[in-house]
Amino acid sequence: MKTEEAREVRTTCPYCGVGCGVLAEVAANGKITVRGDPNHPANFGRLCSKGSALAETIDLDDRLLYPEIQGHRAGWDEALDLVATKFSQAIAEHGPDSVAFYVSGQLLTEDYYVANKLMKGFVGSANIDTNSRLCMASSVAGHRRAFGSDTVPGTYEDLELADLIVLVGSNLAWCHPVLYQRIVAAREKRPGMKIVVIDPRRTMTADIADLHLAIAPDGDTALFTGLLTYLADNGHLDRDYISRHTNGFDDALSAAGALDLAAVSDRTGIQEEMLARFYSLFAQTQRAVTVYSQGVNQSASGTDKVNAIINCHLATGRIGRPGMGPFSVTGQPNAMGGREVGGLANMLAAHMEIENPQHRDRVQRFWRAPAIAEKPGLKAVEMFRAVADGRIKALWIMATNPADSMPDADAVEAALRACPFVVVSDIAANTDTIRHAHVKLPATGWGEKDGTVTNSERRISRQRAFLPPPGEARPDWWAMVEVAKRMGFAEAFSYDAPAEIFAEHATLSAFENNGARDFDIGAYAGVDDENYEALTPFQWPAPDYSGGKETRFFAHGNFFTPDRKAWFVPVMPAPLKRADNAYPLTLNTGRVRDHWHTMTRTGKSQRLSQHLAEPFAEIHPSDARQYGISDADIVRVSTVHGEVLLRALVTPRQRPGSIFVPMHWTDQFASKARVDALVSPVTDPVSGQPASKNVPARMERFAAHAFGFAVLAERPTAIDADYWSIGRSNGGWRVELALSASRDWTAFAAKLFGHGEQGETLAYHDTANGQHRFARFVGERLARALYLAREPVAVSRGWAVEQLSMTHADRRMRLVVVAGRPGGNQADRGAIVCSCFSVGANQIAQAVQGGCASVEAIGAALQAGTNCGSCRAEIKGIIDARRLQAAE
Ligand SMILES: Nc1nc2c(c(=O)[nH]1)N[C@H]1C(S)=C(S)[C@@H](COP(=O)(O)OP(=O)(O)OC[C@H]3O[C@@H](n4cnc5c(=O)[nH]c(N)nc54)[C@H](O)[C@@H]3O)O[C@H]1N2
Ligand SMILES: Nc1nc2c(c(=O)[nH]1)N[C@H]1C(S)=C(S)[C@@H](COP(=O)(O)OP(=O)(O)OC[C@H]3O[C@@H](n4cnc5c(=O)[nH]c(N)nc54)[C@H](O)[C@@H]3O)O[C@H]1N2
Ligand code: SF4
Ligand SMILES: [Mo]
Repeated sequence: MKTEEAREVRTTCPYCGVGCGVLAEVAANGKITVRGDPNHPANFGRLCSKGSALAETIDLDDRLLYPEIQGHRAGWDEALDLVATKFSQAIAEHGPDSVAFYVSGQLLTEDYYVANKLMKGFVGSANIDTNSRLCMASSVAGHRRAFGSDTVPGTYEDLELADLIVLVGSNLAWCHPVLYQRIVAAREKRPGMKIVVIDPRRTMTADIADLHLAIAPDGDTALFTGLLTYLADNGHLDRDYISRHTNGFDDALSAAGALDLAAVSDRTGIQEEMLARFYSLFAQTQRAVTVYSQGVNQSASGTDKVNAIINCHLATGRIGRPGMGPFSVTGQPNAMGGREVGGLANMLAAHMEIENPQHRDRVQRFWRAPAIAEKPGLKAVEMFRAVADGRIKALWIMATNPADSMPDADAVEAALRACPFVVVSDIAANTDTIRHAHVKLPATGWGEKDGTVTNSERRISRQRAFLPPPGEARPDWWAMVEVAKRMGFAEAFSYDAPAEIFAEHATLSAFENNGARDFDIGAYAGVDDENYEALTPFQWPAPDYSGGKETRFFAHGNFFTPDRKAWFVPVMPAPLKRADNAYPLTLNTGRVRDHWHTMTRTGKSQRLSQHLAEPFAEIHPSDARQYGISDADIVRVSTVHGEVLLRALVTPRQRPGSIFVPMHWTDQFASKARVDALVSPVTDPVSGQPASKNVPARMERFAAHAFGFAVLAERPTAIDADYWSIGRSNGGWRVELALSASRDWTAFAAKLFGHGEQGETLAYHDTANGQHRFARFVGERLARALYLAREPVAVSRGWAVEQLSMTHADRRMRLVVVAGRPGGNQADRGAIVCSCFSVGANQIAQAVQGGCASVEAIGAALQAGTNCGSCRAEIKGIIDARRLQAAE
C-alpha cells in the first residue's frame, strides 16, 4: 500500500487480555512497524514477543478475501441473502431455538453487541454462546455467586502495590507477559514483595516465585478451603467486614472444615509444612492479590475453585483496596467486552440477567424488540451436541475455531459436517473449522477494523484501522447488520458505523441503572464519530465524566445482591476420583509463549514459530523411564476420545503422572496434534466450562523407523509421513518428520521436494546406519534439504534454516549442507530463546561462560531479552543451569 506520508495510529493489541496499547506506524512506502504505546496505562510502552511481531502477521497470504458459497466465490449480496433466507426458514419451520451463533472473545464490542441483540431480541432465542465459555465462564459464575454481578474488583496497579501475589493456575510469564513484566519491575523496586505460584508444572512463571506449590490436578478447592480454616483458626479474620458486608460465612467455614490439614495435604499433593508456609504468608500479608486463570477456570470444579479463592479474600476484607483482591485475568482481548454485551447464553446485555423478568422487560423495551429470549440458551458444549443431533439447523461461527478448540473436537467436526447450514466468518482461508462451512464470509482483521475492546482491569480502548480492507473483507458487525436487515429488522439495525453501536451500548448500560448494576458507561452514551475517533482508554464504571474517582469495587461492600452484601459460597472439594488403570496419566493442556491459539496469525511469523517449533508433550523423567521414552522420541498420547502424535520433551518441570500438551497445533500445521480431539466434553456443573486441564490419558512410544528434518523454500503441497509438523522459518519452512516403516527414500525426497524448479540435487546415503540426506540447489540457492536418520535428527535446526537464505556457489559449501554440520567458521546458535533478536541457547551459554552473569549482562552482550523481555525468565534459566554446572 502506498501513502503520501508516514503516519502513526494508536490502537490496541489483538491478542491477550492485558490489552496493551500499540502504535502502528505506516511508512510512506507502506511498511508497517509497531511499538508499545508509552501512554497506554496497561503497558506504558511495553510489548511482549507476540505484540512485537504483529507487523509480521498482517500480510495477505492465506487470507479469506471474498465470500464463498459451497467453495465457490460469490458476491456479498448473494451470500448475505442466502444466510438470511436459511436462518429465517429454520426459524419459521422449527422455531427460534433451531438456530445458533457461536462467537468469540476476539470480536470487538460493537460486533458482539450486534450479534447478541440480533439473537436475543430479534430471533428471540438465547442460542448465542462464545468461546468465552471455554475460557472465563467459571470466573463469571463465581463472581455472580459471590458478588451478585460479574465484577472484577481490582486494577493492574494492585499487582504493583501488593506485598504478596499468589498466581493460581496462571502461566503469567507466557500468557500475560506484560503484566508479568510489571510485577518483575515492581519487585525490583521492592524486593520484599513475595510471589507464590500454584501450578502442577514448574512453569517459567515459577522462576520468580518465592514458593512454587506443584499442586495435584484440581487440588485448588482443597488448598483454599484449607486456607479459610487456617485464617479462622489463627485469628486472621476481618470480623467487621464479614459482619457488615457479607452473608453465609459460618456455612462456608463449616464446609471448609470438612478437611483437616492432613486431608488437604493428601488432596493437593503438597506437604503439610509447605502448606503451612503458604498459609502463614497469606495470613500475615494484608496486601495480597490472588491472580487466577485457566488452571482454575477450566475444571469440572472451576466455579468452586473461584469461590474458594474469593471466600479467603472476603473473610480477610482484602478486596477492592490498593494491593488487595481476587483477580481473574482474562485471556482474550475482548473477553470482558463480550461479558458486558451479554454474549454468553445465560446472560443478557449490559450485565443484566436473563432469568430476571424485570431485566428482560427493560432490555426488550430499550431495543424495541419484537421478542426477548425467555430462558438461557445452549452453552457451547450443549450447543455442539444440539448441532450433532439435528436440533440446530443453521449455525453461524464467528472469530473462533471450534474444530480445534472445543473438547471432543472430532465430534465437533462431525457435528459441523452433519449440520444443514454452517456459516463461518473468519480472516483465514484455511482453518479446520472453515473447511466445513457452506458459506464463508471474509472479515476484516486487526489493523483493518474499528471498534473497542475491554481488558482485564475493565479498561476500554479503541482498536483503530490503519490498513484498507483487503479484497472484499468487511467488518463482522456489518455482515450481521446486513443479515438482520434481510431478516426484516432493518429499523433496529440501521447502523452505519461502529460509533453508533458503541453509543447505543453505552446508553443501555445506563438505562434505568441508578447504581443498581456495576456495568455503567453512561458517560459515553452521547459519543459521536468524532469523540469515538478520539476516545482515550478509560476504566468503568464511568456513569459520568467525573474522572479520578474510585476505580475499584467492594472496599466498602455495596455488592450487587439484593441486600448489597456478598455471599460466601460453601464449597467442598469434590470426592477423589478413582484412578483409571487404562488411562493412568493426567493430560493437562495450555499455551506456549509465542503462539496464539490455533496459530492462524502467529503461525505466519517466522520469529514466533522458532521458539517452540513443534507440538510436544512435556513428560517427567520418571514417567519417561517407566514408559521407555527418551527425549525427542515421538509419543502417542491417547484418551477414550482420540489420539495425537507429539515430540517428547522430558523435563523435571513436569509433575510426575501428568503430561502437558499445547493447544496450538492444528491440521494446518501437523499430521495429528489437535489436542482437543482428546479432551472429554466434561463441564463444570455451574458454569458449563469444559475441564481442559485434567483428562485421563495414556501414552506410549511411537516406534519410529526413521526420523526426518527438512527445510524448504516453499511450503510442500503434501507430506506423506505418520508424524509431521511444519512451521515458518527464515526464508521458507521447516518440517519435522517420523515414519513407522522404511521407504524408497529417493522417491520420498522427490515427492516432498515437489515438481518446482529442479536445479541440482545432491544425495548422501549410509544405508547401514539408516542415514540419508538430500539437498536441492537452484542457481546459487538452497531450495530444499532433507535429513533422515534412525534416531531423532541431530542437525542444528537454526543452522539448517539459515542455509535457505545464504548463497552456496561452491561445491564445498553444498557438501557442508548435505553433511548437515556447520563448518568450523559457522557457529550453531542453538534453539532460539530470544525471538526478537533471534538469539539461541548456545550463544547465551557461551556468553555465560565468557563471564556474563546476569540477564542484563546477556542483554548488553547479545541484545537478547532487551526488546520485549518475554524470554528473560528463560535466559535466567540458562545462566542458573550453567552456574550449577560450574559448581558441580
Ligand atoms: N502466548 C499466549 N498467551 C495467551 C494465549 C495464547 O494462546 N498464547 N491465550 C490467551 C487466552 S485466551 C487465555 S484464556 C490465557 C490463559 O492463560 P493461562 O491460564 O495462564 O494459560 P494456560 O497455559 O492455559 O494454563 C495455565 C496453567 O494452569 C496450570 N494448571 C493445570 N491444571 C491445574 C490445576 O488443577 N490447578 C492449578 N492451580 N493449575 C493448573 C497449567 O499447568 C498451566 O501452566 O492466555 C492468554 N494469553
Ligand atoms: N485443550 C484446550 N482447549 C482449549 C483451551 C485450553 O487451554 N486447552 N483454551 C480455551 C480457551 S481459554 C480459548 S479462549 C479458546 C480459543 O480458541 P479459538 O477461539 O478457537 O482460537 P483462535 O485461534 O483464537 O480462533 C480465532 C479465529 O478467529 C479468526 N479471526 C481473527 N480475527 C478475526 C476477526 O476480526 N473476525 C473474524 N470473524 N475472525 C477473526 C482467526 O483466524 C481464527 O480462526 O480455546 C479453548 N480451548
Ligand atoms: S501482553 Fe503481549 S499479547 Fe498481551 S496485549 Fe500485551 S503485547 Fe499483546
Ligand atoms: Mo481464553
